[in-house]
Amino acid sequence: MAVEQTFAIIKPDAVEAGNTGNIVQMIEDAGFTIRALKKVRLTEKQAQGFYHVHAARPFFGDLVSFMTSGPAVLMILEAEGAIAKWRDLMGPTDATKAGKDTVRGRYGKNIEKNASHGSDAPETAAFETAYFFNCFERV
Ligand code: 3AN
Repeated sequence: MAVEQTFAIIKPDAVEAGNTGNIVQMIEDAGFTIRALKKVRLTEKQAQGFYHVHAARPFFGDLVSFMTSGPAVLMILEAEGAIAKWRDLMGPTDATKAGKDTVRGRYGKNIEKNASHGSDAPETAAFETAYFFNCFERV
């Protein structure tokens, strides 16, 4: 399997609850290398641009409000098959359906406050990593 990079967010609910360290530990225990990491509070424009594919969805306004409600932690994760591997570790979008060994199962609450984000394909991983990190921020 090829080594790839994916984009990850520890969302404002999990940061606010003090679970940043726990989630970073799960990521490292799973064998990912963290190639970039920063804590930011997204602006409305940044969140709208990041989620532009969801602009027509009924939950878009709530999603942008939630993602700008407090600081989030942004990361680039690297591993063999990193995109699928991180989505497996996160669990399903709806945290109420996520297993207890997943990030969303442990630290998410529902479909919106689900603790984490991960790219869903190589094209989105390329867009999302470049959206938030320039080449000098990657190691
Ligand atoms: P994922 O992040 O698991 O790829 P997407 O891409 O379907 O899920 O949705 C993007 C984000 O929008 C999710 N992380 C979730 O927080 C939010 N979302 C998705 N569906 C809903 C919904 N029905 N109601 C509220 N928020 C939603």
